[in-house]
Amino acid sequence: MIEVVCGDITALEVDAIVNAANNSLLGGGGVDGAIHRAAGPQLLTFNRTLGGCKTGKAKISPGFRLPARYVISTVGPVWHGGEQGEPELLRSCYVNSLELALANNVCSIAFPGISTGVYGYPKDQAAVIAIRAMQAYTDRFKKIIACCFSEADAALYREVLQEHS
Ligand code: AR6
Repeated sequence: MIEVVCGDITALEVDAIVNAANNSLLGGGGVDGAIHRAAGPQLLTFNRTLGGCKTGKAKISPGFRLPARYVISTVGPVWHGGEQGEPELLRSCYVNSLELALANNVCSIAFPGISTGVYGYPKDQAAVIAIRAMQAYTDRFKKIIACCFSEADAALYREVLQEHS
């Protein structure tokens, strides 16, 4: 089941939340900053042992003070106009996060709109990629949440879900 929710991903009681991180995995602004603040300083200490993360790949950490058991960090592509492999890299973020979740017995997972903030990916195009990737995994999870940070983003996701169901 794919559920669209509007709110702060750090508050969600799911097995894993996904972080839209950067290659260092050492924190930043946006959802990354919010996750590090809510998880506490142990997340940074832990992530220092991970050796960073390539764009399109994913790494897993404990959730520390979060309600979620795990943080799965993935690094989305920076939008450069769409001709530099951005769609495939963005798809890889979702697929690699979902595969890593399955390998860790995660049954419920929540995603933010990877790359749709500072990294500048057009939200409508990103939503189609996100929903399609999630749909390929619905039978292997109890719940996949698309966590939107505004009602406008949630409306967009619901529209895409209807068009692609
Ligand atoms: N809960 C859910 N969604 C959120 C939250 C939140 N608490 N806060 C922001 N969003 P961004 P990116 C949404 O910029 O584009 C960081 O500095 C936000 O509205 O966080 O992948 C990293 O360290 C947007 O739709 O991530 C990287 O350097 C979405 O999350 C860089 O930003 C993603 O926006 C990554 O950029």
